[in-house]
Amino acid sequence: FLPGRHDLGVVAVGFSGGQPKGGVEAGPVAMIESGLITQLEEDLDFNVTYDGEVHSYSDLVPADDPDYRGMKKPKLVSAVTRQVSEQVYRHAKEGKLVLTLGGDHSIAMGTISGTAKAIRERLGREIAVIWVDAHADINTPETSDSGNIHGMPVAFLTGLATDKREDVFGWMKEDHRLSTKKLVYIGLRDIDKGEKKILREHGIKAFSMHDIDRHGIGKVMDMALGWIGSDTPIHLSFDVDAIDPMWAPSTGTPVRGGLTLREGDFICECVAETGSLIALDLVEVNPSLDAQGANDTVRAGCSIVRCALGDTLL
Ligand code: NNH
Ligand code: MN
Ligand code: MN
Ligand code: MN
Repeated sequence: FLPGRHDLGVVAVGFSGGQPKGGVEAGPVAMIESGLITQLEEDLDFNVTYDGEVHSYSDLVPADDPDYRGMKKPKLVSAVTRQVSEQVYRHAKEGKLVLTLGGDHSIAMGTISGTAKAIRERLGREIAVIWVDAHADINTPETSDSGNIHGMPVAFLTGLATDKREDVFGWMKEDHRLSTKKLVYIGLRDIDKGEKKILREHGIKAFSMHDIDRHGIGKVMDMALGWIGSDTPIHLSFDVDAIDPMWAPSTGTPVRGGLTLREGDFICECVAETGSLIALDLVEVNPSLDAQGANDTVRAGCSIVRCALGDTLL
């Protein structure tokens, strides 16, 4: 189902409004300046469509944006993710693989809703999502302690959270959504209490760091891909904080005890091997945090992208 799999659409999202720390909007520039897009064109032979712009969506900043249901910057995050959704949708609808560079993880509300809708229309299929992260990002506005929307995208994408207000994610309709049965987590190690309850009650498939220690990453990937089933379009959403801070310290909420650099790359290689990847997000690279480790973090991010796009497969 991937006739144009050498066509790659790139969207660079310089957005930080889903969480409080500045600097994550500079993640895309850092990765692009280190040569990522050129490598994808020249070494991996992708036919890249990229508008050459790191979008900052400054025209979308609302005049006022009070907290709503405990969410911080609800109107801004809603407007930006809605725009991202359309950008990603346009690439995916044309049969391109879509790479989105973030930005904080709230932007996945845009990327995944965009591919879910495009793949439904183009192939009549439901997508599966592999969410690689230290965190589950499945808080509803009501279960969130922080009010930061980057901790909520999965709740809105699966319809566990909804809102009638068009300007606060009410634009997200059924065809943008993802089934909880088609979602798999890898790398979890910092889950909030309310999130744990949601994961249990909905029987959501999740492989924590504990599972990786117990079975090894090879077995975990077999189980994760087995759950999804072969021949299912896969959207991989990779939060760089899944990688241990030893290799990726420059991120808003580092959590020790994470994936090794090699385990992160391995996850991506396994997804690349399926031939079913339709979209990839690489998010939460914040070069201004732990400036000493910024280079390592950017390199880890770029490596993840290249591995997912098949660079290291023979
Ligand atoms: N679970 C916390 C929250 O909802 C932290 C989320 N932070 C992340 N997620 N970096 O990937 O605020
Ligand atoms: Mn995340
Ligand atoms: Mn995270
Ligand atoms: Mn926590």
